[in-house]
Amino acid sequence: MKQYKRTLVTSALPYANGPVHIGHLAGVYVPADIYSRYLRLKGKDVLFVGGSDEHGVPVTIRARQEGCTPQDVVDRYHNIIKKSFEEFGISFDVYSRTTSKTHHQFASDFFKKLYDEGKFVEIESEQYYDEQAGEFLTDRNIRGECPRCHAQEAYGDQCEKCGSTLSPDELINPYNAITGNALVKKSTKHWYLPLDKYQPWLEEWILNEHKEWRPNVYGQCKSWLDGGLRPRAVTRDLNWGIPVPVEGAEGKVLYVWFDAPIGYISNTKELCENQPEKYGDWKQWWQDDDTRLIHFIGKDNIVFHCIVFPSMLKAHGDFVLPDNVPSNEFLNLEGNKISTSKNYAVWLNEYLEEMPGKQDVLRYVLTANAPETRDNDFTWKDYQARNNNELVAIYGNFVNRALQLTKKYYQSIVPALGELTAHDKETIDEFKDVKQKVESLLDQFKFRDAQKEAMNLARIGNKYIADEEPWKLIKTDPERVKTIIYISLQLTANLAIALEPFLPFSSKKLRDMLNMDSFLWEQLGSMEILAVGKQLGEPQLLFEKIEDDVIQFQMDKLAATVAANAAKAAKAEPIKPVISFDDFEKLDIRVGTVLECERVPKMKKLLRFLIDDGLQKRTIVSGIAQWYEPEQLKGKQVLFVANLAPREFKNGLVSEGMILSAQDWDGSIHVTGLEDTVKAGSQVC
Ligand code: B3M
Ligand code: ZN
Repeated sequence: MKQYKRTLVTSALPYANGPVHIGHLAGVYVPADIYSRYLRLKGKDVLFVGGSDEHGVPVTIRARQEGCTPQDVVDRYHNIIKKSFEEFGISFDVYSRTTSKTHHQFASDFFKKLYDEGKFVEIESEQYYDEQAGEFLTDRNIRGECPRCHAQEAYGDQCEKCGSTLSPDELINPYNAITGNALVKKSTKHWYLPLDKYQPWLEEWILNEHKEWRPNVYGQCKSWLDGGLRPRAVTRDLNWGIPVPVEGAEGKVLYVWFDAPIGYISNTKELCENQPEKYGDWKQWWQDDDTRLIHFIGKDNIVFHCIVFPSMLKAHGDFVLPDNVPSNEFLNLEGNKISTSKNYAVWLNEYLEEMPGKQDVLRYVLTANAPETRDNDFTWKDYQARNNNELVAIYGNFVNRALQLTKKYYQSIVPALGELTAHDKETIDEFKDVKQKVESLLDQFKFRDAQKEAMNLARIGNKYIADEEPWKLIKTDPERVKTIIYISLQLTANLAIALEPFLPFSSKKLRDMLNMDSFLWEQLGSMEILAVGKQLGEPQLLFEKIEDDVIQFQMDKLAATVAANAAKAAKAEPIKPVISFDDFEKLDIRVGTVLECERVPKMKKLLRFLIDDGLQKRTIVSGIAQWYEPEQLKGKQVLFVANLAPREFKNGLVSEGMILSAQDWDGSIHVTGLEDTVKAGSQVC
């Protein structure tokens, strides 16, 4: 494998249109941070670059919703996001933003160079235009009727009701999502990067030369390439972004996915120009073959980082290409998809307020459940269990025992090492292997297993102390206890090093207790980190137990969001158009008595009723099985529409009418009934 002089680590630039949540942290920022900390600890030359992605349509939508300017939006969220990252110990060397002057200039020059060299193709096409507002619309800003399920408010790129992927051309009666105006087609010119031209090169570079990429990343690239690449527009008709630096391109900006990845370069440049003595020339990070570039991203960004951005870099010609793109899958939350628009998330800024001082707990849990190879789930119960049963009971407990015993027996001074027993040697050997194991896992971006391996040190330490029982030996063989404590303390110091990349806050706390000012990855495995006679500090607990009420509070909060969303969705159902009295009179609503009620085999949602309608018995099928046990309804009187045309279900069952029920604002279904009992067949009027 090639030996590089330096490593440049980037993590996806989050959109500054909202705060960041645990899905972002788990997928991108914690792994990138672990990796950067690990390399730094090894004494490697590493630069960790981040920043906010401040252009794009989502920012403009947020601004309109909030009645402010896009700049206001990004100013607010950039600061919130930056602060959250700082407080979580994400150790960026630079965290800048794509609205910076340096970035605007740099991205503009990048485009201009490609333009001047004829690397783009110009294409005129018809796009939807709002004549009253005088603007072209992006897919997300167009709404209309879904051609598949006929929902009224599908987006130009997707119908949220039926989940279909759409293009604006497919929408029936498209209109401007913000102004409501009807749209017309108008011709507009854009610049496209001809990805098809880069296809042969990409195939060679990715499919042959980067077989080591994670299977999810490699697989996604392969399927894009197998599908055949097409030119991609790199400009947009929009008034928020970096103006296209070409004459006659007024009202056009660079597509956000064109400028954002360039932000990795311009943010590096900004940092190096501000602190040249510390970081050197930015070009060495981006233009020297001895730089190893690693992009940490989420799975929805794979195509941009593995195909589009590398093609841009290749077209430009001056820059290094990524050596690896460790991308994670998604993290779910209590079994559901995290959703920014539905406010269904654990937001980092709120977590920091509600769970002060617990950054490492979240870092730990997110890494332990990292969605490295498949989507994974975060639950508050698991969070609590991992804190109480692992951080407190294993790591915290071992450290506390070692330090408390040292305090009790030796006034917190490291005792001398005596002769080693076979058990001591075994324990030390087990420990020594860890360095190599953790390293090899981290080098392969297997953070989840690496953290587990590092935590194993605490397991080994706990077992060692439990087996040796120094509290008993102190009376019979005090000399032996010195050796046991000596070894335990060295194990503790090892833990402080091994867990630094993962749990930097507790590692710092532990180092403070051990008075370890300097520490290096290379010391891992050593039994001589703390010198004999060294005075240690006051022992403190590294972690605290988390009680049920704290967890319940968080779970209730999520449940409240779900209920509020359901209420909003229900409330959004407009009252239907007015009908005439004659129309109303056509409805024959009657009271029926439920004679039988049972579940329908293989049709989970359905209940089959046999109703006495006063004249005869009739079958009615109703999709309310989720809400009622059949027994609850037997013998009850219900209201039903008696003259609805019969409807046949897939399995041949025919429903002769409809039972009336109310849908509450939380989505739950409640069958309507009467205060008093009446004769079956009575008419409702
Ligand atoms: N802002 C998308 C995202 O946050 C986008 C990443 C840009 S990385 C250059 O998922
Ligand atoms: Zn639809």
